[in-house]
Amino acid sequence: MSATKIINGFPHIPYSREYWDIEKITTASQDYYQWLDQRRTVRDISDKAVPKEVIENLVKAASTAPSGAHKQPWTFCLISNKEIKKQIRQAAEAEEYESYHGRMSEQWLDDLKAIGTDWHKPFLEEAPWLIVVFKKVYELGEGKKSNNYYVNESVGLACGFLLTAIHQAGLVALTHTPSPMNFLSKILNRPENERPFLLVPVGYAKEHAFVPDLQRKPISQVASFFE
Ligand code: IYR
Repeated sequence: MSATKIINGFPHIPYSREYWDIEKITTASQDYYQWLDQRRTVRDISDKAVPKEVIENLVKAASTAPSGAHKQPWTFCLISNKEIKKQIRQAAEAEEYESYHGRMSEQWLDDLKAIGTDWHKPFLEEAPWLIVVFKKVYELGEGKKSNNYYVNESVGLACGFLLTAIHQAGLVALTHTPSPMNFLSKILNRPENERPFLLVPVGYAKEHAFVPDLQRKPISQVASFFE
C-alpha cells in the first residue's frame, strides 16, 4: 500500500480499480446500457409501502455524486407523511392547473400530448415516498454564508444518480417539476439558502402500469465522434 500524499496540506489517498481487459469493459458497458435502458419514467405508482431504510440507501447513493469543490450542495426531503403529501398535491395541482390552462404555450402542450400528462397529479399522494430535492445556492454556517459552485450541475448529477439507484432497487419514479415550485419551500419550511430543484415520487410500479411508447434517439443523433 502506498502512503498518503499531501497536496496543499491536504491528504490524498491511493485509489485504484481492478484492471478489466477489453472484453470485460465491452461486456460491462453493454450490460449497463441494456439495464439502464429498461428505466422508464412511471406515473402509475403503487401505494405499497417502501421501507425507510431503502429510501436512505437511495439518498446515500445520490449523495455520492460529484459536486463543485465537493460541497454536496443538496438537501433531500423525504416525505411519507400523508397530510404533507396531500398538501403538496393540492399546491402542485393548483399551479399545474394554471400552467395547463394558459401558462404553457400551444407548442408545449402539443409536445406533451404523446406523454399524456395533465394537471392531475394523483401520484403525489399515491406514492409511498416523495423525495423533494433542494439545491443549496450557498451554505448557511453559523450565521455566515459561504459559496457553493456549479450548483445546478451538481444537483442535476445527484438527481441522475438518484434515478439510477431507484431503478437498481427495483422501484420506479418520475421527475416532476411543478412550476413555480416555491410552495415546496413553504410546506417543508426550508431555510433561505435552499431552492426546490426536483420532486421525485418513488415506489413500486402499479401492477397495471402504462408508459408512453417512446423511442430513444440512436447514438448517431446524440453523439459526434472526433477521432
Ligand atoms: N410540469 C408539468 C408539465 C410537464 C412538462 C414537461 I417539459 C414534461 O416532460 C412533462 C410535464 C407536469 O408535470 O405535468
